[in-house]
Amino acid sequence: MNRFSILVGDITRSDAKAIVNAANTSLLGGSGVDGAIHAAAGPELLEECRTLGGCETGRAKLTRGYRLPAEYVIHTPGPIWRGGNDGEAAALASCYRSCLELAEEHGIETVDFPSISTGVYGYPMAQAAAVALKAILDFLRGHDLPRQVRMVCHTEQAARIYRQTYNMWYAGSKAERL
Ligand code: AR6
Repeated sequence: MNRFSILVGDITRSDAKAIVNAANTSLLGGSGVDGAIHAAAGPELLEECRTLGGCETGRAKLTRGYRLPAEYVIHTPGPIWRGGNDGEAAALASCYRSCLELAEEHGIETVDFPSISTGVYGYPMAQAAAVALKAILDFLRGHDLPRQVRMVCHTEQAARIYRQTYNMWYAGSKAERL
């Protein structure tokens, strides 16, 4: 089985041990994938989130998954796109790394990510894909856990951009595919 893959789907239906939520710093829910995760998990998720005291952009916090198939949710507030010169790429990379570190700390073997910041927060998809893929693949090369990571794109168009970015990257490098 590949350690990393890109697929199209609804992350609330994911069978990974942990799914990532593209949250905001309040961790108290919102629209987009955040709204879908809270709706599917049930009100207990919001109750637990209320105890967490929010989360800084680029960091991550873990909760249980309640009525979701996933056992855990890793909440991470992505950066709001402000044109690209406001530290957005570093903050976005930090989101992916923080989620993976948290998964490793908790012995979580399988993690599914949505495309953080590319909805309400306006991060251009191709640029976000380059940052996300580099952060995930760099982390996996240096760590045994998580054993498997998937990018769950909400649309075929988003998945195409992620796959193109992934293929371009390997075409220009000697690195072995994960
Ligand atoms: N499964 C997988 N991906 C999804 C799903 C889903 N069910 N639903 C949406 N996406 P967004 P952000 C994709 O807006 O940009 C919230 O209000 C979507 O197509 O959910 O990080 C939070 O509370 C897009 O590519 O998150 C924050 O306030 C990606 O998920 C703010 O939005 C992210 O879109 C965060 O904005």
